[in-house]
Amino acid sequence: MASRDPEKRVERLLKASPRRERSQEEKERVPPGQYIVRKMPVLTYGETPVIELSRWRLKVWGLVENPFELTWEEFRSLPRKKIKTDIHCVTRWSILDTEWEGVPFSVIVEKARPLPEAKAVMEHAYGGYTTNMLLEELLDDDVLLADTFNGEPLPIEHGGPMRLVVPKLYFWKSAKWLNGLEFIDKNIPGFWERYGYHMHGDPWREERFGMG
Ligand SMILES: Nc1nc2c(c(=O)[nH]1)N[C@H]1C(S)=C(S)[C@@H](COP(=O)(O)O)O[C@H]1N2
Ligand SMILES: [Mo]
Repeated sequence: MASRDPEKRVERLLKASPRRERSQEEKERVPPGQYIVRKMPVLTYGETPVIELSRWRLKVWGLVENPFELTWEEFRSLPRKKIKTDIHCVTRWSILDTEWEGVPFSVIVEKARPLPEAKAVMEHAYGGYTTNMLLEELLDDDVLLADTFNGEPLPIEHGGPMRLVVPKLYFWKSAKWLNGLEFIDKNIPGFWERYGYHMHGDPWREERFGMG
């Protein structure tokens, strides 16, 4: 019920505004310089690629003992897992408690068997997007090749049929429409990193821009 009391209305507006005082829980969960949104925005550079499942492939190559390629059916038959996590975009929005389901990165790594020289991984996506990170970051047990978001098939604008989700880094590190994982010997910049985004991208250290 709408209140006529102006004080109360201001109070409500402040509550809805990103600049309001943060609760203790938010301070613990929301990294510096971020604000909470409820609905996940769509952030895509360029066109949204449309991929028929019959043509979809995930290619794993580079410094691995066992390079391989998966069809959609093969991908879907791998072991799966669910995670619940907060996500943080470098443009300052964060969303709490998103739910993802898919294949853990560890399953891909076990199958690929990286060579000792493999230090980094370039994520490749349909449409040409790339983003880089150290292999050791991908080994965390919450890194997922996700095809399900909040219990539904991942919508195409959010990276469907499948995207990477790396919860502990800014969300640009989570390539939508993932179609390749290239194991390499050094950490070289991907698409946004070449424009000055951070090589690492830890939201708690505000690694937004710069080499790191
Ligand atoms: N292929 C691809 N992946 C991408 C992007 C993109 O433009 N293309 N944008 C990144 C950025 S900056 C963010 S914040 C998230 C946004 O995901 P969403 O559109 O599902 O919110 O995807 C990341 N992955
Ligand atoms: Mo982003």
